[in-house]
Amino acid sequence: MRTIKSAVTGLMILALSVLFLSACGQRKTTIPEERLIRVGFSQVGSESDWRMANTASMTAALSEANGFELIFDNAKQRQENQLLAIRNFIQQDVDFIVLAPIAESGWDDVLQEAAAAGIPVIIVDRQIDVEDKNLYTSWVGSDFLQEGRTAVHWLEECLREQGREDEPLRILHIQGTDGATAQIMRSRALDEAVEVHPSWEIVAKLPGEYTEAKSYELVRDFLQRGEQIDVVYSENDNMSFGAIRALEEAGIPYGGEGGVMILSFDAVRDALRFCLEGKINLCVECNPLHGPRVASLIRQLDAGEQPAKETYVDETFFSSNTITEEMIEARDY
Ligand code: GYE
Repeated sequence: MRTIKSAVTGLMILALSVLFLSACGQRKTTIPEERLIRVGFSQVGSESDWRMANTASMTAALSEANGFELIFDNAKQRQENQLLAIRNFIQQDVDFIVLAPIAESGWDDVLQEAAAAGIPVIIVDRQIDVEDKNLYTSWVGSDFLQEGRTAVHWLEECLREQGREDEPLRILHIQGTDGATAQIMRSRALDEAVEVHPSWEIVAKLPGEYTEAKSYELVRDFLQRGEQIDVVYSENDNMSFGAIRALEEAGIPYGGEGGVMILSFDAVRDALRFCLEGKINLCVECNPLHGPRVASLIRQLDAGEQPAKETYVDETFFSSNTITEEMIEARDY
C-alpha cells in the first residue's frame, strides 16, 4: 500500500513538474552539440524594406553554419497564417519557436499549445498581449513609443525654430497594420502631442498597412478630394514612399524647407537617400537586425540560462539638415 501511495505521489510530482516546466515553456534538456537546433520562425510577411532586412538578418544568424536548422514561414500579413505556422512547428516538434507577431492580441490559445508541448517561444519585433506572461520566454525589439516621441519632439523643435509653433498644423497620419505594437505606439505618441498642441490637427488617419502600394492609393484619393496638409506622419518608410509618389503626382511641394513635411519611421537606406535629397525631413530609426540577438537568446535558453524578459534596442534619428553620404554608406539595410 505504502509503495503504491509513494509511487502515485511520485507520479503526481513528476506530472506537476512537467506541467510547470511546460507552462514556462522551458526545454527539458540541452541539445547535444553535434545536433542542429531546430527553430521555427513565423515572420509577418514581406510588406516593407524593414521586413526584408529583418528576414535577411534572421536567416543569416539562424543558419546551419551557426548550428541551426531554420524552418521559415512567411505569413503574408495574415494572423491566421501565423497560427497555422506555429501549429505546424509544434507538430514538427521544433526545439524553439520564434514569432514576429502581426498584432498584439490573439495568441493565448496557440501559445498554450506550444507550452504544453514544452517548446519555448521567443517574440521578436512587435509585442504580444497575453494573460500569462510565462507563455513566452523573451522579447527583443524596439521602443516604438520612444520612436514616436522622437518624431514629435523633432517636429516641435523644427516649428519653434521656424517661429510656427502656434500656427495651425494639418497632419496627415498614415498608420501601420492595426493592432501592431509599432502602430499602436507610434500613433499614441502623435495623439499625445495633438492633445497638448491646440493648433495641431490630424486631418485624416489612413490605414496604410505598412505598404507603399496601399499608402499611395489612399493618399492619392485623399489629395484628389482637395485636402490641404502641412505634415505627413507616416508610420514606416515604404508608406512614405507611397505618399511621396501621390504628392508628386498632385504637384504638391514636399520635404525641404517650405513643402509638406515628411516624417518617417525605419530609416532604411532608400529613405536615408531621400532624406539627404531633402525629400524626407525626418527618418526615425527602427533597427531590424534582430537575427544575432535572437540566436543569442536561443543559445542562452539552451544552456539553461534565463535571459532578460524584455530587451529594447538603441535607436537614433536622421534629419535632412544633418544627414551625410557617409551615414548612408554605413547603413546595413
Ligand atoms: O516599421 C515596418 C514593418 O514592426 C517595426 O513593421 C516593425 C514595422 C516596421 O512592416 O516597416
